[in-house]
Amino acid sequence: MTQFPLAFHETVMRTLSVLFVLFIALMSSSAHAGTGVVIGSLGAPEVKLADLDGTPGVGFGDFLIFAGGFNRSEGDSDFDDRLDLNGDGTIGFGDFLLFATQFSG
Ligand SMILES: [Ca+2]
Repeated sequence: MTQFPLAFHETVMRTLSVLFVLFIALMSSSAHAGTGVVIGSLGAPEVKLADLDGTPGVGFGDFLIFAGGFNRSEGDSDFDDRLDLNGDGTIGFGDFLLFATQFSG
C-alpha cells in the first residue's frame, strides 16, 4: 500500500477545507450582493489584488496558490506576503474573504 508523506495529506486537507469555505462564501456573496463593499469599508488601507498566477482574472490557479499558503504568519519560513491581502501579517480568513470577492472563476 502506498504511503503518502504527511505534508501531502496536510496540503490536500487544507486545500479541501478552503475549497469548501470558498464554495460557501461564493454562494453567500451571490445571494447578498454588496459583500465586497462592506469589507472595503472596514478600514483596510489597501487590499492587494488576488491575481497570483499572472493569468488574467482571479481563478482556480490563484486559489491553489492561496490555499497553499493559508494559515501562515510573518516569521514563518514559507510565509508569502502576496497572499496577505489585507496586510495584517497573517494569511487568514479575512484574506480569504477578500480573495473570494475577487474570484472570477
Ligand atoms: Ca492577512
